[in-house]
Amino acid sequence: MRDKPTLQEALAHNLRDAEPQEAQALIDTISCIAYACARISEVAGLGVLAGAHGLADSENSQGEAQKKLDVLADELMSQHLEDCGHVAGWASEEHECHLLSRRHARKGGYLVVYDPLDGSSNIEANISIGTIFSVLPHVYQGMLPTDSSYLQPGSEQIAAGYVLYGPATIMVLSCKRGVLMFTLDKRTGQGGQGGEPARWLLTQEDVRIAPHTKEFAINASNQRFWEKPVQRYIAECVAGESGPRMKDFNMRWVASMVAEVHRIMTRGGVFMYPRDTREPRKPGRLRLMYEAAPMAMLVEQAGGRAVNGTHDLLEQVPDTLHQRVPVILGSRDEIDRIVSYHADPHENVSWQLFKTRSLFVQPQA
Ligand code: AFP
Repeated sequence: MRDKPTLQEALAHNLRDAEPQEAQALIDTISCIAYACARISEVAGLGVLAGAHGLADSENSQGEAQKKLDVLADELMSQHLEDCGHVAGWASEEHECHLLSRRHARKGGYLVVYDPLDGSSNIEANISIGTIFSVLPHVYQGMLPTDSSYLQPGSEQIAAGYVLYGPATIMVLSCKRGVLMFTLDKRTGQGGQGGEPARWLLTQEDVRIAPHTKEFAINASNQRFWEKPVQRYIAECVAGESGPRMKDFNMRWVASMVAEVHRIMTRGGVFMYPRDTREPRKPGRLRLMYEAAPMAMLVEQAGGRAVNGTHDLLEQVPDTLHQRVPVILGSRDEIDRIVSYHADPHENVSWQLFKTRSLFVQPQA
Protein backbone atom coordinates (compact mmCIF):
# COMPACT_ATOMS: atom_id res chain seq x y z
CA MET A 1 0.00 0.00 0.00
CA ARG A 2 1.28 3.46 -0.88
CA ASP A 3 1.70 5.53 2.28
CA LYS A 4 3.27 8.62 0.73
CA PRO A 5 1.16 11.41 -0.80
CA THR A 6 1.48 12.00 -4.54
CA LEU A 7 2.68 15.34 -5.89
CA GLN A 8 -0.90 16.44 -6.49
CA GLU A 9 -2.08 15.37 -3.02
CA ALA A 10 0.87 17.03 -1.30
CA LEU A 11 0.39 20.26 -3.26
CA ALA A 12 -3.33 20.35 -2.52
CA HIS A 13 -2.45 20.18 1.17
CA ASN A 14 0.41 22.70 0.88
CA LEU A 15 -1.84 25.20 -0.95
CA ARG A 16 -4.92 24.69 1.25
CA ASP A 17 -4.92 28.38 2.27
CA ALA A 18 -4.94 29.59 -1.37
CA GLU A 19 -8.04 30.44 -3.36
CA PRO A 20 -9.16 27.01 -4.78
CA GLN A 21 -9.07 27.99 -8.46
CA GLU A 22 -5.60 29.50 -8.14
CA ALA A 23 -4.37 26.49 -6.20
CA GLN A 24 -5.66 24.15 -8.91
CA ALA A 25 -4.05 26.20 -11.69
CA LEU A 26 -0.71 26.03 -9.91
CA ILE A 27 -1.03 22.29 -9.21
CA ASP A 28 -1.82 21.69 -12.91
CA THR A 29 1.16 23.77 -13.99
CA ILE A 30 3.61 22.08 -11.65
CA SER A 31 2.20 18.69 -12.69
CA CYS A 32 3.00 19.51 -16.36
CA ILE A 33 6.56 20.45 -15.43
CA ALA A 34 6.89 17.32 -13.26
CA TYR A 35 5.58 15.22 -16.16
CA ALA A 36 8.21 16.69 -18.49
CA CYS A 37 10.94 16.08 -15.91
CA ALA A 38 9.87 12.45 -15.46
CA ARG A 39 10.35 12.07 -19.23
CA ILE A 40 13.75 13.78 -19.08
CA SER A 41 14.67 11.40 -16.26
CA GLU A 42 13.76 8.41 -18.45
CA VAL A 43 15.95 9.62 -21.31
CA ALA A 44 18.86 10.67 -19.04
CA GLY A 45 18.62 7.33 -17.21
CA LEU A 46 19.11 5.38 -20.43
CA GLY A 47 22.50 7.01 -20.90
CA VAL A 48 24.12 6.34 -24.22
CA LEU A 49 21.32 3.87 -25.10
CA ALA A 50 18.93 6.80 -25.68
CA GLY A 51 21.22 8.15 -28.39
CA ALA A 52 21.22 11.49 -26.58
CA HIS A 53 24.88 11.78 -25.63
CA GLY A 54 27.26 14.15 -27.38
CA LEU A 55 27.00 17.52 -29.08
CA ALA A 56 23.88 18.57 -30.95
CA ASP A 57 25.66 20.49 -33.69
CA SER A 58 23.99 23.70 -32.54
CA GLU A 59 24.56 26.62 -30.15
CA ASN A 60 22.27 28.19 -27.58
CA SER A 61 21.47 31.91 -27.38
CA GLN A 62 24.72 32.50 -25.48
CA GLY A 63 26.84 30.93 -28.21
CA GLU A 64 27.52 27.83 -26.09
CA ALA A 65 27.61 24.43 -27.79
CA GLN A 66 24.41 22.51 -27.04
CA LYS A 67 24.37 18.86 -26.06
CA LYS A 68 21.75 16.55 -27.60
CA LEU A 69 20.25 16.11 -24.14
CA ASP A 70 20.03 19.93 -23.67
CA VAL A 71 17.94 20.12 -26.84
CA LEU A 72 15.79 17.12 -25.98
CA ALA A 73 15.11 18.31 -22.43
CA ASP A 74 14.19 21.74 -23.77
CA GLU A 75 11.75 20.20 -26.26
CA LEU A 76 10.13 18.05 -23.58
CA MET A 77 9.62 21.07 -21.32
CA SER A 78 8.14 23.08 -24.21
CA GLN A 79 5.79 20.26 -25.24
CA HIS A 80 4.40 19.75 -21.77
CA LEU A 81 4.05 23.48 -21.07
CA GLU A 82 2.05 23.78 -24.30
CA ASP A 83 -0.33 21.14 -22.92
CA CYS A 84 -0.83 23.13 -19.74
CA GLY A 85 -3.76 25.51 -20.07
CA HIS A 86 -2.43 28.02 -17.55
CA VAL A 87 0.93 29.01 -19.06
CA ALA A 88 0.93 31.94 -21.49
CA GLY A 89 4.58 31.59 -22.44
CA TRP A 90 7.98 30.42 -21.33
CA ALA A 91 11.62 31.39 -21.50
CA SER A 92 14.42 28.84 -21.61
CA GLU A 93 18.15 29.17 -21.18
CA GLU A 94 18.38 27.51 -24.60
CA HIS A 95 16.46 30.23 -26.52
CA GLU A 96 17.32 33.84 -27.12
CA CYS A 97 13.71 35.08 -26.73
CA HIS A 98 10.70 33.82 -24.83
CA LEU A 99 8.20 31.53 -26.58
CA LEU A 100 4.43 32.02 -26.72
CA SER A 101 2.06 29.18 -25.99
CA ARG A 102 0.29 28.45 -29.29
CA ARG A 103 -3.07 27.85 -27.64
CA HIS A 104 -2.96 29.64 -24.31
CA ALA A 105 -0.90 32.82 -24.82
CA ARG A 106 -3.91 35.09 -24.24
CA LYS A 107 -5.42 32.95 -21.53
CA GLY A 108 -2.66 31.69 -19.25
CA GLY A 109 -2.01 33.42 -15.95
CA TYR A 110 1.55 32.15 -15.57
CA LEU A 111 4.93 32.50 -17.24
CA VAL A 112 7.49 29.73 -16.77
CA VAL A 113 11.26 30.19 -16.89
CA TYR A 114 13.60 27.20 -16.94
CA ASP A 115 17.05 25.76 -17.47
CA PRO A 116 16.14 22.40 -19.02
CA LEU A 117 19.46 20.73 -18.30
CA ASP A 118 21.82 22.24 -15.79
CA GLY A 119 25.33 20.79 -15.51
CA SER A 120 25.27 19.39 -19.03
CA SER A 121 29.07 19.17 -19.12
CA ASN A 122 28.56 16.22 -16.75
CA ILE A 123 26.30 14.13 -19.02
CA GLU A 124 28.87 11.81 -20.56
CA ALA A 125 30.62 11.38 -17.19
CA ASN A 126 27.31 10.09 -15.75
CA ILE A 127 27.44 12.68 -12.95
CA SER A 128 24.24 14.27 -11.62
CA ILE A 129 22.47 16.83 -13.81
CA GLY A 130 19.23 18.71 -13.26
CA THR A 131 16.38 20.94 -14.41
CA ILE A 132 15.62 24.28 -12.72
CA PHE A 133 12.26 26.06 -13.10
CA SER A 134 10.39 29.11 -11.90
CA VAL A 135 6.71 30.07 -12.18
CA LEU A 136 5.99 33.82 -12.44
CA PRO A 137 2.68 35.64 -12.65
CA HIS A 138 1.66 36.92 -16.08
CA VAL A 139 0.77 40.34 -14.74
CA TYR A 140 -1.17 41.41 -17.84
CA GLN A 141 -3.09 38.18 -18.26
CA GLY A 142 -5.14 38.36 -21.46
CA MET A 143 -2.43 40.25 -23.35
CA LEU A 144 0.39 38.52 -25.20
CA PRO A 145 3.48 38.35 -22.98
CA THR A 146 6.70 39.99 -24.20
CA ASP A 147 10.29 39.47 -23.05
CA SER A 148 9.83 42.28 -20.53
CA SER A 149 6.84 40.49 -18.93
CA TYR A 150 9.42 38.08 -17.48
CA LEU A 151 11.74 40.69 -15.97
CA GLN A 152 10.37 40.39 -12.44
CA PRO A 153 12.47 40.05 -9.28
CA GLY A 154 12.73 36.60 -7.75
CA SER A 155 10.52 37.74 -4.87
CA GLU A 156 7.58 37.69 -7.34
CA GLN A 157 7.98 33.99 -8.13
CA ILE A 158 4.86 31.96 -7.36
CA ALA A 159 6.76 28.68 -7.29
CA ALA A 160 10.28 27.47 -7.96
CA GLY A 161 11.94 24.09 -8.04
CA TYR A 162 14.60 21.84 -9.36
CA VAL A 163 14.77 18.21 -10.39
CA LEU A 164 17.98 16.29 -9.73
CA TYR A 165 18.70 13.36 -12.05
CA GLY A 166 21.04 11.40 -9.81
CA PRO A 167 20.96 7.83 -8.50
CA ALA A 168 17.36 8.77 -7.59
CA THR A 169 15.34 11.43 -9.41
CA ILE A 170 14.30 14.03 -6.85
CA MET A 171 12.22 17.18 -7.14
CA VAL A 172 12.61 19.98 -4.58
CA LEU A 173 9.80 22.49 -4.77
CA SER A 174 8.47 25.58 -3.06
CA CYS A 175 5.18 27.43 -3.52
CA LYS A 176 6.29 29.96 -0.88
CA ARG A 177 4.99 27.70 1.86
CA GLY A 178 8.19 25.95 2.87
CA VAL A 179 10.07 23.40 0.80
CA LEU A 180 8.83 19.95 -0.22
CA MET A 181 10.90 17.06 -1.56
CA PHE A 182 9.53 14.41 -3.91
CA THR A 183 11.09 11.24 -5.29
CA LEU A 184 10.16 9.76 -8.65
CA ASP A 185 8.90 6.23 -8.02
CA LYS A 186 10.43 4.52 -11.02
CA ARG A 187 8.60 1.29 -10.17
CA THR A 188 5.42 3.01 -11.44
CA GLY A 189 4.54 4.32 -14.89
CA GLN A 190 5.31 2.80 -18.27
CA GLY A 191 8.82 4.12 -18.83
CA GLY A 192 9.74 4.51 -22.47
CA GLN A 193 6.37 3.18 -23.72
CA GLY A 194 4.89 6.62 -24.34
CA GLY A 195 2.29 5.95 -21.64
CA GLU A 196 1.96 7.41 -18.14
CA PRO A 197 5.34 8.42 -16.66
CA ALA A 198 6.36 7.33 -13.19
CA ARG A 199 4.67 8.92 -10.17
CA TRP A 200 6.20 11.55 -7.86
CA LEU A 201 5.80 10.82 -4.15
CA LEU A 202 6.37 13.19 -1.23
CA THR A 203 9.47 12.01 0.65
CA GLN A 204 10.25 15.01 2.84
CA GLU A 205 8.24 17.94 4.15
CA ASP A 206 9.53 21.20 5.52
CA VAL A 207 13.09 20.82 4.24
CA ARG A 208 15.44 23.01 6.33
CA ILE A 209 19.04 24.03 5.70
CA ALA A 210 21.29 23.80 8.76
CA PRO A 211 22.43 27.33 9.68
CA HIS A 212 26.02 26.23 10.40
CA THR A 213 28.31 24.27 8.18
CA LYS A 214 31.90 23.15 7.64
CA GLU A 215 31.57 22.59 3.90
CA PHE A 216 31.92 24.95 0.94
CA ALA A 217 31.77 24.62 -2.85
CA ILE A 218 33.58 26.91 -5.27
CA ASN A 219 35.47 26.47 -8.53
CA ALA A 220 38.94 27.11 -7.08
CA SER A 221 40.53 27.32 -10.52
CA ASN A 222 39.09 30.86 -10.71
CA GLN A 223 40.77 31.92 -7.46
CA ARG A 224 42.97 34.58 -9.10
CA PHE A 225 39.86 36.37 -10.41
CA TRP A 226 37.91 36.56 -7.13
CA GLU A 227 37.38 39.77 -5.20
CA LYS A 228 38.92 40.33 -1.76
CA PRO A 229 35.94 39.39 0.45
CA VAL A 230 35.71 36.00 -1.25
CA GLN A 231 39.50 35.55 -1.10
CA ARG A 232 39.27 36.23 2.63
CA TYR A 233 36.39 33.85 3.28
CA ILE A 234 37.95 30.95 1.40
CA ALA A 235 41.40 31.60 2.88
CA GLU A 236 39.89 31.44 6.36
CA CYS A 237 38.06 28.19 5.59
CA VAL A 238 41.18 26.63 4.10
CA ALA A 239 43.28 27.74 7.09
CA GLY A 240 41.07 25.40 9.13
CA GLU A 241 41.79 24.79 12.80
CA SER A 242 44.91 26.94 12.70
CA GLY A 243 43.08 29.92 11.19
CA PRO A 244 40.56 32.43 12.58
CA ARG A 245 37.64 30.01 12.13
CA MET A 246 39.37 27.47 14.39
CA LYS A 247 37.75 24.54 12.62
CA ASP A 248 38.52 22.45 9.55
CA PHE A 249 36.35 22.80 6.45
CA ASN A 250 35.67 20.38 3.62
CA MET A 251 35.36 21.34 -0.05
CA ARG A 252 33.19 19.93 -2.87
CA TRP A 253 32.67 20.91 -6.52
CA VAL A 254 30.35 18.96 -8.83
CA ALA A 255 30.02 21.62 -11.59
CA SER A 256 26.27 21.02 -11.51
CA MET A 257 24.45 23.65 -9.48
CA VAL A 258 21.44 21.40 -8.90
CA ALA A 259 23.61 18.72 -7.28
CA GLU A 260 25.44 21.37 -5.29
CA VAL A 261 22.23 22.95 -3.95
CA HIS A 262 20.75 19.55 -3.22
CA ARG A 263 23.73 18.66 -1.05
CA ILE A 264 23.19 21.92 0.83
CA MET A 265 19.48 21.09 1.25
CA THR A 266 20.38 17.77 2.82
CA ARG A 267 23.36 18.64 5.04
CA GLY A 268 24.03 22.40 4.85
CA GLY A 269 26.95 24.12 3.17
CA VAL A 270 27.91 27.11 1.06
CA PHE A 271 27.84 27.34 -2.73
CA MET A 272 29.62 30.22 -4.44
CA TYR A 273 29.97 31.30 -8.02
CA PRO A 274 31.07 34.80 -7.04
CA ARG A 275 31.72 37.96 -9.02
CA ASP A 276 35.04 37.68 -10.79
CA THR A 277 37.19 39.75 -13.07
CA ARG A 278 37.60 37.25 -15.90
CA GLU A 279 35.20 39.02 -18.26
CA PRO A 280 34.18 42.46 -17.01
CA ARG A 281 30.96 42.35 -19.06
CA LYS A 282 29.91 39.16 -17.24
CA PRO A 283 29.95 39.77 -13.50
CA GLY A 284 29.03 36.16 -12.82
CA ARG A 285 28.67 32.76 -14.48
CA LEU A 286 25.13 31.85 -13.49
CA ARG A 287 21.90 33.21 -14.95
CA LEU A 288 19.67 35.27 -12.71
CA MET A 289 16.36 34.04 -14.08
CA TYR A 290 17.11 30.40 -14.88
CA GLU A 291 19.40 29.50 -11.99
CA ALA A 292 19.96 32.16 -9.33
CA ALA A 293 16.40 33.36 -8.61
CA PRO A 294 14.67 29.95 -8.39
CA MET A 295 17.49 28.51 -6.26
CA ALA A 296 17.43 31.64 -4.08
CA MET A 297 13.73 31.14 -3.39
CA LEU A 298 14.21 27.49 -2.46
CA VAL A 299 17.17 28.25 -0.22
CA GLU A 300 15.41 31.14 1.54
CA GLN A 301 12.26 29.08 2.00
CA ALA A 302 14.41 26.39 3.63
CA GLY A 303 15.83 28.92 6.10
CA GLY A 304 19.10 29.57 4.24
CA ARG A 305 20.20 32.76 2.50
CA ALA A 306 21.06 33.65 -1.13
CA VAL A 307 22.93 36.82 -2.12
CA ASN A 308 25.02 38.29 -4.91
CA GLY A 309 27.65 39.26 -2.31
CA THR A 310 26.03 42.45 -1.10
CA HIS A 311 22.29 42.07 -1.76
CA ASP A 312 19.64 39.39 -1.53
CA LEU A 313 19.25 37.73 -4.93
CA LEU A 314 15.47 37.69 -4.61
CA GLU A 315 15.41 41.51 -4.73
CA GLN A 316 17.41 41.79 -7.94
CA VAL A 317 15.30 42.96 -10.90
CA PRO A 318 16.54 41.37 -14.14
CA ASP A 319 17.70 43.68 -16.96
CA THR A 320 17.52 40.96 -19.59
CA LEU A 321 16.33 37.36 -19.82
CA HIS A 322 19.87 35.94 -19.87
CA GLN A 323 21.51 38.26 -17.34
CA ARG A 324 24.33 36.67 -15.35
CA VAL A 325 24.93 37.39 -11.68
CA PRO A 326 27.27 36.40 -8.86
CA VAL A 327 25.68 33.76 -6.61
CA ILE A 328 26.52 32.95 -2.98
CA LEU A 329 24.01 30.78 -1.12
CA GLY A 330 23.52 28.22 1.60
CA SER A 331 23.71 27.99 5.38
CA ARG A 332 22.52 31.30 6.81
CA ASP A 333 25.28 31.98 9.35
CA GLU A 334 27.98 31.53 6.71
CA ILE A 335 26.21 33.71 4.14
CA ASP A 336 25.73 36.44 6.77
CA ARG A 337 29.48 36.27 7.39
CA ILE A 338 30.30 36.54 3.67
CA VAL A 339 27.94 39.52 3.29
CA SER A 340 29.63 41.20 6.26
CA TYR A 341 33.03 40.73 4.55
CA HIS A 342 31.63 42.41 1.44
CA ALA A 343 30.22 45.27 3.54
CA ASP A 344 33.34 45.83 5.65
CA PRO A 345 34.93 49.17 4.61
CA HIS A 346 38.06 48.20 6.53
CA GLU A 347 38.30 44.92 4.67
CA ASN A 348 42.09 44.70 4.58
CA VAL A 349 42.79 41.05 3.96
CA SER A 350 45.24 41.10 1.12
CA TRP A 351 46.02 38.76 -1.66
CA GLN A 352 49.27 38.16 0.24
CA LEU A 353 47.40 36.77 3.27
CA PHE A 354 45.52 34.40 1.02
CA LYS A 355 48.74 33.30 -0.62
CA THR A 356 50.23 32.38 2.71
CA ARG A 357 47.17 30.59 3.96
CA SER A 358 45.80 28.86 0.91
CA LEU A 359 46.12 25.17 0.26
CA PHE A 360 46.20 26.01 -3.41
CA VAL A 361 49.35 28.12 -3.09
CA GLN A 362 52.22 26.93 -0.92
CA PRO A 363 52.95 29.14 2.16
CA GLN A 364 56.04 31.27 1.69
CA ALA A 365 59.07 30.62 3.89
P1 AFP B 1 26.48 23.77 -17.84
O1 AFP B 1 25.01 23.47 -17.78
O2 AFP B 1 26.88 24.54 -19.05
O3 AFP B 1 27.33 22.57 -17.59
O4 AFP B 1 26.78 24.79 -16.64
C1 AFP B 1 26.53 24.41 -15.33
C2 AFP B 1 26.67 25.61 -14.43
O5 AFP B 1 25.89 26.67 -14.89
C3 AFP B 1 26.33 25.30 -12.97
O6 AFP B 1 25.47 24.21 -12.84
C4 AFP B 1 27.66 25.03 -12.34
O7 AFP B 1 27.70 25.41 -10.99
C5 AFP B 1 28.61 25.85 -13.14
O8 AFP B 1 28.02 26.04 -14.41
C6 AFP B 1 29.91 25.15 -13.32
O9 AFP B 1 30.82 26.02 -13.87
P2 AFP B 1 32.36 25.63 -14.09
O10 AFP B 1 32.40 24.94 -15.43
O11 AFP B 1 33.05 26.96 -14.09
O12 AFP B 1 32.81 24.75 -12.99
